[in-house]
Amino acid sequence: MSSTICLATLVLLLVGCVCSLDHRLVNRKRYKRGFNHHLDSSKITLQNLTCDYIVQPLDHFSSSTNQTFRQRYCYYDKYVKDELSPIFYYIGNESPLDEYVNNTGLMYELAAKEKFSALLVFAEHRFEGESIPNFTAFPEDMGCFSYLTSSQALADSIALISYLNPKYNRPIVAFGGSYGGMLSSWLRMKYPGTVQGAIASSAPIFGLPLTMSGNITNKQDWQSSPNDGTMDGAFHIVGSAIQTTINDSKKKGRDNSCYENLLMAWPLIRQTGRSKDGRALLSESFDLCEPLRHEEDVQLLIEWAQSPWFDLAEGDYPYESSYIPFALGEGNSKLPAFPLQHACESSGLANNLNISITGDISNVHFNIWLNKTQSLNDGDDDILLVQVDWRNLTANDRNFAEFQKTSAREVFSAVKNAVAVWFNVTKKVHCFDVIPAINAKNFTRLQKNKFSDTSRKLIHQNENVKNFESRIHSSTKQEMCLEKLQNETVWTSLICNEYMNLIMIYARGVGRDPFWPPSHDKEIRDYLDTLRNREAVEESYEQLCADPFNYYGYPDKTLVDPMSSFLDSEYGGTRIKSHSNIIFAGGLLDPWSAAGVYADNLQGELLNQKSQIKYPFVQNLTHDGSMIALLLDLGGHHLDLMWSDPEDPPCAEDARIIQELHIEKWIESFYKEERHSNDGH
Ligand SMILES: *[C@@H]1O[C@H](CO)[C@@H](O)[C@H](O)[C@H]1NC(C)=O
Ligand SMILES: *[C@@H]1O[C@H](CO)[C@@H](O)[C@H](O)[C@H]1NC(C)=O
Ligand SMILES: *[C@@H]1O[C@H](CO)[C@@H](O)[C@H](O)[C@H]1NC(C)=O
Ligand SMILES: *[C@@H]1O[C@H](CO)[C@@H](O)[C@H](O)[C@H]1NC(C)=O
Ligand SMILES: *[C@@H]1O[C@H](CO)[C@@H](O)[C@H](O)[C@H]1NC(C)=O
Ligand SMILES: *[C@@H]1O[C@H](CO)[C@@H](O)[C@H](O)[C@H]1NC(C)=O
Ligand SMILES: *[C@@H]1O[C@H](CO)[C@@H](O)[C@H](O)[C@H]1NC(C)=O
Ligand SMILES: *[C@@H]1O[C@H](CO)[C@@H](O)[C@H](O)[C@H]1NC(C)=O
Ligand SMILES: *[C@@H]1O[C@H](CO)[C@@H](O)[C@H](O)[C@H]1NC(C)=O
Ligand SMILES: *[C@@H]1O[C@H](CO)[C@@H](O)[C@H](O)[C@H]1NC(C)=O
Ligand SMILES: *[C@@H]1O[C@H](CO)[C@@H](O)[C@H](O)[C@H]1NC(C)=O
Ligand SMILES: CC(=O)N[C@H]1CO[C@H](CO)[C@@H](O)[C@@H]1O
Repeated sequence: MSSTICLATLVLLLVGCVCSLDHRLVNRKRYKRGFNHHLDSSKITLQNLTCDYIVQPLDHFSSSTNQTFRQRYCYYDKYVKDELSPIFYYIGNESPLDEYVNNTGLMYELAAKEKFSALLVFAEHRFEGESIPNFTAFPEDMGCFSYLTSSQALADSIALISYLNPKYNRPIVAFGGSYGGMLSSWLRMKYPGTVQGAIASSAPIFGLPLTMSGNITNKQDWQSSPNDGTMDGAFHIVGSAIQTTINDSKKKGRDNSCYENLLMAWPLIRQTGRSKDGRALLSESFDLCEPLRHEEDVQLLIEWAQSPWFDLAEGDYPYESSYIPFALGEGNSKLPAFPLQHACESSGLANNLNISITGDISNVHFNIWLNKTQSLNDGDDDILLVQVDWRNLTANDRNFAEFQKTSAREVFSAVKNAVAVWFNVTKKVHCFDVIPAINAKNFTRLQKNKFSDTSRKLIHQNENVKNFESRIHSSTKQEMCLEKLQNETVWTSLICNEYMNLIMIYARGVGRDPFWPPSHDKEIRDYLDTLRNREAVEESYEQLCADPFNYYGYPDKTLVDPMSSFLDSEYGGTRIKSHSNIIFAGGLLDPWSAAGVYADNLQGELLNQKSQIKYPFVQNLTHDGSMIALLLDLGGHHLDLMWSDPEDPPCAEDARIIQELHIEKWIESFYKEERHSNDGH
């Protein structure tokens, strides 16, 4: 039974509970639903905040270095009532802080409420934006990023909070999304006396190798939570998001064949690409700038056309948004509302394309047919196109030629139109340039190792190492470190210094998602197998963290397990039930939710009865209900943190109401204790 995976992973969470109670607390009269008309979201940006710097030691934990850096933080105090008002603290993640100042609308909307009247503080992550050390001052033998770790980042926050709240008489609520959500939850766990509670949105803290069960996939599918501890969990979620229809009334009577059509497209593309004519057909159908010349190029086309689905799922917000494109370097171009479903529907990929699939999809053993109707059975070889067995592909040449003449163009154009939603988000692309990806093998795996940013930049890394060699003597340390940081943001260093590898993105195409070919050999069943057959893990790791110039601070790379278990011990893995006052929120459209925190053994009522999912919306993680998980059925990446919007699905509005209730409790109990301890003196 598949829930054994979750039991193994989550057994210590101790949650026998069905957590539908909180929603009864939701008093819709008291907590007005809908977006807050008093705030014009477009008006609060960095220029409305006051920024300052605090000098931080590069190393909080020893005197191994005396280097310091200036950390930027910005605050907004228009709502503050007095010097005891709470502080809502955004712990920065892997972008300059403007990104979070602009987008974390939830904080402003809550802070503005009379009962909170909070001071808003946004901190910048060390080595981001304006919080970059002066590398010139570093001793020659010190790596640029040796002190770029999550533990140091948390200590920065504690130093800053202690500076802002020297008497510890103001309650602090930490907020964060994505890696920032991991940090905000860890901040509360590590420093509960300094931070009274945390909102940790889309925080995949259960994604670390030893925290997850590490099975490659799960044949039984989700039974108790979207986090089943598998290495293909993230792409499984992409697939289930593709199958999610947003507007039932609009879709009534129509099929959503997007998932099946996508799955079928890859073997058909691969087979088509075997001939020169086929490659010409592909090049034309996909509007490629440079035609595919070799059969090997075809796999790169496949990788390229598979890569946006993850990003579309992550950015599957109910309104037009540039949040994910911006984070991935596409500037301020906006994706349409629910871009994933839009990609399927507007492209025709959700339609019946006259191709069908039969067989054992979960074992990647299936046949693809042309114009198959109910009346034809699997023996009718005159319509069989290809047979897929794991990575092997066998075609019926005659039928395939027919397919190329008839349906192929429609199928390939549909895939092209779908991925154009992402690749042509600027609306200014004349043709698609798949060729850069040709220099960048393992494009997808590297990209998926990141929350955001730099995928495009990372793929040049191998070349950079070469370029570097020629430049090492001509560039200063400052230049080199800055450039590397610009290319990679802090995320790569975190992965490399701390092995912050989130392994639910490591497997793909192994039977539970619409991708092909499989990322792993059929015999490989779990993470340990993957380590034994090291290539898969090590290649990407070694490539990503190649360090010929001593940038990083990571320990012995010859360790048996290149991913190490340090973070698991540092933050406790799934063993978090002794903590309190944390709200984990995850969206079921967001692939990162595959490593989110959920209660185990879930049953019970759904808050939103129309929901297409079978998990409770509110889940107690501890008996006392002080640590909960919220599962947003129609949530993209930390949707709850965004400015509220008239298009928000009910889950987002309800999540914010529950967050508000909990924050109120945390703050009240802080003041009560304060008064109590003051009375005692
Ligand atoms: C992994 O899957 C196998 C079945 O394929 C199952 O027996 C085993 O319990 C799973 N491992 C974990 C840790 O859940
Ligand atoms: C933010 O700053 C702009 C420009 O100074 C100003 O027009 C706007 O009113 C400010 N918004 C808020 C909410 O303070
Ligand atoms: C740090 O500064 C102290 C006092 O100036 C000095 O004794 C020590 O050697 C310095 N440590 C390092 C690692 O530079
Ligand atoms: C934040 O918003 C301002 C004003 O709209 C814009 O100029 C800036 O580029 C935005 N920054 C980020 C990081 O989104
Ligand atoms: C950076 O460090 C170098 C060497 O210590 C120093 O000369 C320079 O003034 C520093 N730059 C800044 C901006 O502090
Ligand atoms: C859903 O469909 C209905 C009926 O066609 C329409 O009125 C509504 O605006 C649609 N909502 C969305 C979010 O597309
Ligand atoms: C399949 O269907 C298409 C359109 O429905 C048609 O043009 C084509 O001839 C058919 N191919 C075969 C092999 O039946
Ligand atoms: C795929 O083909 C190779 C070489 O022909 C063969 O060794 C292997 O067993 C096949 N794999 C499957 C899953 O059929
Ligand atoms: C990108 O979008 C623009 C505007 O819709 C369109 O004119 C152009 O053809 C598209 N490019 C590609 C390669 O599809
Ligand atoms: C950063 O990226 C640019 C462009 O891809 C490349 O030329 C440069 O060498 C890279 N620098 C480093 C330090 O990786
Ligand atoms: C969840 O926690 C709340 C608050 O303590 C509690 O009232 C409720 O009974 C808990 N739910 C379950 C099913 O244990
Ligand atoms: C840079 C590069 O191409 N690295 C590896 C990517 O993955 C393939 C196979 O998975 C390897 O052959 C490459 O060496």
